Amino acid sequence: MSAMRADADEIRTLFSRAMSEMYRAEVPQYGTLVELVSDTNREALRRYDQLRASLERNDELERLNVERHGAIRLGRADELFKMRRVFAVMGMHPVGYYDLSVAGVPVHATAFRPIKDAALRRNPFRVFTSLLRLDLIGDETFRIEVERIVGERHIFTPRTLELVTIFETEGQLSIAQAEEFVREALETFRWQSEATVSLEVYRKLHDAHRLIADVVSFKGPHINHLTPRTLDIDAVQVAMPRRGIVPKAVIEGPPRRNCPILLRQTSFKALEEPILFRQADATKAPGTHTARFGEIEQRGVALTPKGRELYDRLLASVRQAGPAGSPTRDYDSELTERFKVFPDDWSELRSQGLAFFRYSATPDGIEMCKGRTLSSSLDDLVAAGFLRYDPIIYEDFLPVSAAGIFQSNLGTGQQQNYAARSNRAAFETALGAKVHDEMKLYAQAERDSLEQALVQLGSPHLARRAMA
Ligand code: OOG
Ligand code: NI
Repeated sequence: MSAMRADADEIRTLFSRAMSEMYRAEVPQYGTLVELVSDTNREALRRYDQLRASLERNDELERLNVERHGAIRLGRADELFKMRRVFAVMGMHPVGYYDLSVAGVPVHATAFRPIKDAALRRNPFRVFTSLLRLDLIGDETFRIEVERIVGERHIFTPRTLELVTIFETEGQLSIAQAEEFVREALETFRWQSEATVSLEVYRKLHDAHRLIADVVSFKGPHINHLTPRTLDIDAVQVAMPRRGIVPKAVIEGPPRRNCPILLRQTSFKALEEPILFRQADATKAPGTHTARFGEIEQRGVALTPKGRELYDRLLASVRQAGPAGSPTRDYDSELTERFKVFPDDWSELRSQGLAFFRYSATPDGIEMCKGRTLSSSLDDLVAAGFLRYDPIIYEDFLPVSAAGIFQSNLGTGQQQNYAARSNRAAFETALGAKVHDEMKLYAQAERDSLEQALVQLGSPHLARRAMA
């Protein structure tokens, strides 16, 4: 039996590959982007020795080629509940709570992703999953209509849910069941070229918010983008037009730095795609819908709460001067200027407690410390070259950037203001679980690495002290 068992990491890899193939076939520009990213990554690895060495030490080179994130938008609480169970089969768990209503987008969200180091190394596939907040629709008659429409759909195939139940009761799937699960689950994320509503209803939904139309008019939550990870986003941004892709005006997130932090992202505009609408007289009316786009990202070190607070403050100070992408200001140079106070040196980032690091014992350290009782401090061990530290990669998302990505795809005319009422409790009730706290996960990864490294240096007592 156990030999036939499919592990969650394997199922996730099968699934993300199937998703990528489906999206490549449906959105050819995605394929072009993936090729551009892989060319750019090869060049970056050739040029930056330190970067390559650090990725190698962290076992990140392997995952780079398969690394993707996607995004979906759900319409009902029970869809989110079931989605959590579906992702659990693939070893993906909800991390973080993102409230996008503050940015005029009527959704809140979490990211489903692996949480253990070993699973992240295998394949860190993540899906940013939003839930439409119907409670933010002010007009009651309209809200009731929207609820009725979205209340009629079934986004999962019956077999998907059966396999989820088997997984939950038996704790595993066989290889054959896993393959079937991947095929069945993929159906939920597929593009639908037929709407479930009439053109008239679609327009009404669209007028309320394009996102409401995107969720409510269709049978399922089509994946709306799939994002490869680049090692040099500026190079990709410049090269995109040469391959016939037009990126949005500015890169979201922090500026370019020697020591990349968090996450930088850019996207190309959503495509206008032909849709058939279901008319009341049973005929089909042709129209279009705009939802799917392309995005790339560059990931840097995860910041501690202290580092994150500094990041948020600096970014807010840049954005207060006006929206990104406004032609009257040089957003990029202002961003770079403001971020000059954010240390751009690994040693400073570590000593000031701004970022999370993964520690390892160096061969020198292991040799020198053999049979001795260490009394040195952590900093001494680092200074002596006995302990090495590498950045822990940020595995999550940024709400301000996410809002920027949402907005760049909503067109300029649509800027809504919702009363910013964050509702994490309602989200977790719908989800049927609490979301993991990403800061705790990074802190744990750092502590575990340190403990292991100190044990390797033959100093479990120091390990215990460091953990205290
Ligand atoms: C999700 C946008 C968020 C990101 O990378 O920040 C996102 C959406 O448009 O549904 O994917
Ligand atoms: Ni994205």
